[in-house]
Order: sequence, then C-alpha cells, then structure tokens
Amino acid sequence: MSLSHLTIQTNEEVSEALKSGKPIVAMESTIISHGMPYPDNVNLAYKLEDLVRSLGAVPATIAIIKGVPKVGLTKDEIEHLGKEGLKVTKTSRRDLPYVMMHQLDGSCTVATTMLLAASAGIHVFATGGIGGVHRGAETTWDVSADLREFSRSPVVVVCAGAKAILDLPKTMEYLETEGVAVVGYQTKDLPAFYSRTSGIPLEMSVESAKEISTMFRIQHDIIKSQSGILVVNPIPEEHSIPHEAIDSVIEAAVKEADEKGIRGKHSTPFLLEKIVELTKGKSLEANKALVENNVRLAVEIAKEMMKKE
Ligand code: PSU
Ligand code: MN
Repeated sequence: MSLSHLTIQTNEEVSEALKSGKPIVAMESTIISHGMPYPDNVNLAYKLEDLVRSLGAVPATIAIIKGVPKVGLTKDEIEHLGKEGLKVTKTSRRDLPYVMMHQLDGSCTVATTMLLAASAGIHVFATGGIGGVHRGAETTWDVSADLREFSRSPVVVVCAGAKAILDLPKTMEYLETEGVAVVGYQTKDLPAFYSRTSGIPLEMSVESAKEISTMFRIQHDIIKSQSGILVVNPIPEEHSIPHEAIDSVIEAAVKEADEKGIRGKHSTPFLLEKIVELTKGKSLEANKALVENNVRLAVEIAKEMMKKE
C-alpha cells in the first residue's frame, strides 16, 4: 500500500520561505482546538499569522488535516479546527501514526508541533504555555510528552512559562533531567503564565534574541545535539494577573477535575476551559496578550538565526 498521500506538506508561503531562507515561525493548533473558545481561537490564530507577516517573517501553523500533516494552514483549515474544537483529535507524539492512518483531523500539541517543525526544517516556534508535570504526578505519572520532546527535536520554543495547573518545581526538575536549557528572557525568575514570576529562580537568563540564536547555533551546529531550547518570556506587566487573584481559581479548577475523575489528555483542556469560566474571560485576554508577546520575540529569534555571519 502506498502511503505517499500522507507525506508532510508545506504550503506555498512556507515552501518559498524555506527555499529562500526567510525567517519562519511555527505555531501549534491545540491552542486553537482545545485551548480557547470559538471564535476567539480562530481570530487569535489569524491575528498571530498577520503579526508574523507584518514583522517580516512567515507563519507556519501546524495541524493534521484528513491525515496529512500540514506545515502552514489555509484560513479555512484554521476556521475548521477552531469550529470543531474538542471534536478534533488532540494529537501528541504518540497519536500521530493513528491519526494519519485513519485520515483524521488532528490538532498538534507542543510536542507534535516541534517534531513536525523540525522535520520541515523550521527551528523557532511560539506558543502560550507548554505541558508539564501535573500536580499529583507522584501518583498519576501525568507528565506531558511536551517535556521529552525538548530532548528530541531541535526547536527553540518561546512560551510564557507554565500555568500553576502544573507542578512547576517538578516540571523544572524533569527538564533538567532531559538536558533542556530553560532560558529566561530578561528575567531570572520562572514566569508562571498569567503572572510574571513564580518564585522559582532560573539558572539561565539572556537579554537579547541574539543570545538565544547563538545558544541554538552552538547546540545544533557545533555540538550537533538534537535538543530544543525553552525560552520563557514573562507576560507583559499590563496584562498580568497577580498570584492572589489567579491561584484560588486554579485550585478550584484542579479540585473539580479531580472530583470528576478527569485524567490523561483531557486534563489540560478541561482545566483551561474552567479557568476561563471562573475568571469570566479575564484569563482569556491575558492568554491572548502573552501569546502575541511570544510571537514577537520568536520573530526576532528567527531573524537572528537567518543572519549569516
Ligand atoms: N497549556 C496551556 N495552553 C494550551 C496547552 C497547554 O496553557 O493550549 C496545550 C498545548 O498544546 C500543550 C498541550 O502542548 O496542551 C499539553 O497537553 P498534555 O498535558 O496533555 O500533554
Ligand atoms: Mn498528560
């Protein structure tokens, strides 16, 4: 049986950018299908793509459409993922062969986006938050495949840290075990998504996109490592939500998930939706602002990486 209809496809804009050496920024699609309500999700995805273009780079939003991994989506494909929402298969690394074989629509998590971006030759990716070690992982073993992907796919991922739905100290320990550089952008304290700080100190901190590009070059070109780099970029002050305001909401969401027995891949989407509901949309506005902020930094990094010196 020929499987040639299932090869990774890049759209025209991305293909051209790869050929001519233009900076490209990858973006994930689980944030569209499972991370935000419709139509905010679709409008944000369009806005982010336009922002990347206006800053002089090319966007590559990544998803699986009818079994075909697509690096670079059409507007209709983005609309489809956003509208279908939870009906789309949330596709982490393990899910890829099954989703492709059955020609399903799949949204890509951070792990899958890194894998497909790297396969296509893209090394910078912007998102909101990454998966991590969940609270209670000492009994559930719920550790996101996102964390292991950083030791397998050479991609710089810009995020706003991790939400306190996760166990942040354990997440940092896990990343250290996997040999992943976690680099603070203009901060020495791990950002906690809605808040600029978590109280967890970072070992590595840089002031510029150029330094991040240099770290990646050393890792990729000189050491020939297959690891990615996690850049943590604090939410802009004016959009941040103080710990006192968000911590009790997160506690309530985690408690409800626990009571309802929500586990595994359904855990993160449930918690995200609950937080939006409990903050009456305030968290959604913060979420949009921080992703936009991460896209801006990712474009800068992608541009630095394209400079020939
Ligand atoms: N965290 C967020 N927003 C998100 C996600 C995580 O704050 O949208 C999504 C990302 O796609 C991430 C995935 O890769 O959830 C992690 O899911 P899991 O924990 O099941 O690996
Ligand atoms: Mn999990």
